[in-house]
Amino acid sequence: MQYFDCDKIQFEGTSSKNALSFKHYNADELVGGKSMKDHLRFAGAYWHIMRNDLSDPFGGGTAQMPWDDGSDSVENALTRVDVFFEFLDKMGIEYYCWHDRDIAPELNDLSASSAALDKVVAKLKDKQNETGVKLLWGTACLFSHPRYSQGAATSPDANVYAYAGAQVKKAMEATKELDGLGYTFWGGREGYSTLLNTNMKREIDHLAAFLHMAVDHAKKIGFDGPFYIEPKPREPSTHQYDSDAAACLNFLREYDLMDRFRLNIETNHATLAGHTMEHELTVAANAGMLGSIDANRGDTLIGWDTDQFPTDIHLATQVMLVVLEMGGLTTGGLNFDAKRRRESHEPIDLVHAHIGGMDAFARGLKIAHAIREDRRLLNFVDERYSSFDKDIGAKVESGQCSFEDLEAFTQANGEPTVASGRQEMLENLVNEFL
Ligand code: XLS
Ligand code: NI
Ligand code: NI
Repeated sequence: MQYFDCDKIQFEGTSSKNALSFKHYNADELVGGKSMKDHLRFAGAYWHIMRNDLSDPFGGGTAQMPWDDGSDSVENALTRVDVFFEFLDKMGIEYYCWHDRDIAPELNDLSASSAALDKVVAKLKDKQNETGVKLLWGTACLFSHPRYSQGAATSPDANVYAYAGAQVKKAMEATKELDGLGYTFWGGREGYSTLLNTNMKREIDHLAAFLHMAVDHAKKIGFDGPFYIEPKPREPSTHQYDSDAAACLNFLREYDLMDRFRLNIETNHATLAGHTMEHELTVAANAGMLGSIDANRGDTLIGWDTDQFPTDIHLATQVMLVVLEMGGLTTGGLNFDAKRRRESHEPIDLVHAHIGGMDAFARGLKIAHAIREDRRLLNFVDERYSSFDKDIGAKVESGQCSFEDLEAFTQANGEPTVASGRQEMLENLVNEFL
């Protein structure tokens, strides 16, 4: 079957004028001794590629999906699997991610939904074996169904909480069955609309209890990949409990969940939180907690999660600088949690969109690697803190210093001469490589 009107996308280099080719992403090319595909670990998002009809709050879907009969049947879900794997193969993408309800329909009751999931998972497993594609992470959709309108693991209703737990149990088992490398929790509706009706303390306690049950269940079924928490500050809730990387880390520490969890950082969520992507990545990486990345971008003129494809080379460079600094992604990857614009409704637009994201990250990787090899930027930062390498600075870092020591030092040394931060020079330096 041929659902996408193109051959497998090839690397043709920068002289090519063929829009359906990679200009920079050359899967097996080595950058610093490691292939581009191993650095970047691209993943396709099932929800955007197969299930996003491109509707928005003002109008219905525009996406052409000639393979989809629009029904909730298992047959339709099974057909989508073929389409999805054709897409991954044509793109040369070797990982993917799903929500349970993306891959299989939600039916009348939990058992019927779970049985449908089993059928689709069996087909996904065959496809994975046939192609070598791997599941980067699975997750449960705990935000679309009306029962979750007031939250899932933070719902005020224990019946809803129980349903959510049952759903996550099954989604974890499906992830395990597909040898998933990780399992993600995005808060969805875990937050509140108004504090007038909310007991925040009880809700957050319940969320922690839920995640501990997930940890216990992983042990029972032998799933030992990391759990990821994906921060997002708002939308759909007014305030979401996992609002940014720092809030997630605080929550995980407070409830003793640091061992089993890592963070999955998404670009558009970072900007909605009022941070840059490199800030969020750095906060996570500094705690040894950066697990995976949802690669997309927002729009400076629109205040919501537009989930656009990451085509900004500067942004991709900043992401890859953090990833290279921490020694690379291990279990995680770069998941394109991104959708086409509503106007790009043809199937081939999915191909163009992913080419753009992959090429931008290939460039980001090469540029970040070159900046690190050049060392001027890294040396500048090392030098900027070098007074902490010796004398009083080293004493501070060793934890042996007192205020009396600082006072004596200052009395002996007088007014410090502060060095320039050279922000503009460093911005120029980065631009040299773009
Ligand atoms: C939505 C989130 C979602 C997660 C998976 O904004 O990014 O797509 O990645 O539930
Ligand atoms: Ni995401
Ligand atoms: Ni998002």
